[in-house]
Amino acid sequence: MSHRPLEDTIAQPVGTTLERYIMRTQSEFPYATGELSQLLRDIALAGKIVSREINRAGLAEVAGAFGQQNVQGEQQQKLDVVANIRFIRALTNGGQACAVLSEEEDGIVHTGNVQGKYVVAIDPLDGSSNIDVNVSIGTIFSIYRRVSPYGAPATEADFLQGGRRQIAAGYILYGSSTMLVYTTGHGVVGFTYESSLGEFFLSHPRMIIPETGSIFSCNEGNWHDYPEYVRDYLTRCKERRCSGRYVGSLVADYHRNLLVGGIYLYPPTQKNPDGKLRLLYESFPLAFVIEQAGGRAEAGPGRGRVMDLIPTHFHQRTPLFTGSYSLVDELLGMETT
Ligand code: AHM
Ligand code: MG
Repeated sequence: MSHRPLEDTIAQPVGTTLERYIMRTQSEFPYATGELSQLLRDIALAGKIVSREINRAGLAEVAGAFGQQNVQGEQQQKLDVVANIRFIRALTNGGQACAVLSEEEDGIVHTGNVQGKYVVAIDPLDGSSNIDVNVSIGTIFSIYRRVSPYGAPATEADFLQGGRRQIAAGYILYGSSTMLVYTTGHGVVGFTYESSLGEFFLSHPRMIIPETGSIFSCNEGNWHDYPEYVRDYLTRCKERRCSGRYVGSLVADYHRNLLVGGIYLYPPTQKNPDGKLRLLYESFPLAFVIEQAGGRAEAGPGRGRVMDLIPTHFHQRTPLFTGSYSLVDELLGMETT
């Protein structure tokens, strides 16, 4: 059995923690007062706790249906509820967020931090149908500076500012490892969680999506409900012998394409003319990240760039076509009849 020489082990740098990275780059943050740094720390903390809960889901009897429905009328899973509580609690205790909008809550959750300058829109646990089958799931978040006066409760307008007003956004992927990926508008950075040390370490200092790729990710079960331009586009992908990759967890499908190049599609369908994904806490944050990584996020022909959309209500949906720039470009160039 071969042993690594002790000097080698000692010589290995442990890497840059999220904490140190945030401190080092704080001046790049919009407003740079430290509050946004604290918010990211709070999100990372809740992410660690949720990661732990997910890892023992099969043992702790937290997987499975909770027996209630969320505001979208969907079955809530226990872990959805757990994650929702963890993120709201971390953001409440951190003090910087005056309010949270969650996929799991109908209206605004006021944290009581009326002096907090930020609001957070979050999908605490996306891809919940994958929890029980041990497939990757994720958290998606978006941060805005509030527009309502400090000292007063947050208002609807704080959350309905539009994609371009996001000051930070990102996701946590609970996969073969847990990763935190975020942007503050200065590129995209990724951290991998080292559970034995309880720390996120910088693993992807500058994430850039390849300009093109050979993966398409969509639910082909909806084929007959897709608009013709989407079917034509997918046919082209197949003619080029692209690979279809789709697990039905947005963060996992998106993250794969971000790393290796590809396109994620959730088109309008006959049943859901606005697609399935939610604008505020799914499409906006992922659009911000992909654009910062050199990719593209569009809502489809005639609907425009996702980042340009201005929402009118909290749980609004939008079609989403996102990924490598040239693939999204090609899709938008398809004939729409
Ligand atoms: P959820 O927010 O209820 O978990 O649903 C969102 C999920 C995404 O993660 C995924 O991309 C999509 O729904 C899959 O939907 P479908 O089963 O229609 O392909
Ligand atoms: Mg979701």
